[in-house]
Amino acid sequence: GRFRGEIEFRNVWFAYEGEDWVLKDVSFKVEPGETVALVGATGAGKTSIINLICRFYDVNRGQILVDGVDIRDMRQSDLRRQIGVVQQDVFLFSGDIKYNIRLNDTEIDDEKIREVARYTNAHRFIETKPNKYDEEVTERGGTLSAGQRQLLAFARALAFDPAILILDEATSAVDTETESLIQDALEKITRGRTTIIIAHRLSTVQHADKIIVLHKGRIRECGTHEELLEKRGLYYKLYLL
Ligand code: DCP
Ligand code: MG
Repeated sequence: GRFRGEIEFRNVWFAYEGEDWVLKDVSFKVEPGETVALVGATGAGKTSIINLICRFYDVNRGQILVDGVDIRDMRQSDLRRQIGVVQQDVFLFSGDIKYNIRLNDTEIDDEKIREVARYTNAHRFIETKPNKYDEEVTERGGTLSAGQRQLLAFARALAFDPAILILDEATSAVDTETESLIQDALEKITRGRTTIIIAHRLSTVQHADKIIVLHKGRIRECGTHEELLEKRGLYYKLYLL
């Protein structure tokens, strides 16, 4: 069945092979349907948190629980269907747009591809391409802009209607029209889903139910935008100085 989408980190310690600790005693809980923003300086450990939830790596100490179950005891195929991921550098495959949404999943037919593309606002730019859904792209994007690649990645991540959505927000600048399409899509696709988003834009952070501020692999602060501003700590410095 569908996950409820609760995520809990319990005293997680993590280091990449042979390196120093990247995450140190990290504990937090995300309730089903909540949107949590991860913020912090470069190297703070934000992407590493995502890498662990997706099981690209496993924790060294502690536990990560989804719906109360240690993710090491879950089937990879369940995790892949219930957790949609959009990486910072959107990875495309050479092939057409359709292929880049469904990949090798034959369960996802043309109808479903269109539905999910509409839902994520990708449909609009796809319609402007000479070959529409059959437009060929390359690994480096081809004729797609950074923003369009992002919208395409949303569609790919949403194809299975995952209970959990993990987003590493793109840092690259996009044109204002695409930017507003992305913002609009973000509001839509995060609704009713547990979302963890590495946020670089203040607009995204402000909308989060909870903000986790990482500093050198530790959680330094946690709270809403207003609470953290009031504190005048690291978050305040990151966003206002
Ligand atoms: N690191 C590593 N090996 C990897 C990936 C990262 O040793 N394969 C190191 C680099 C950093 C630390 O881990 O010192 C944390 O890296 P993250 O990618 O988790 O950091 P952020 O995502 O917070 O940084 P950025 O904002 O630059 O994306
Ligand atoms: Mg990162």
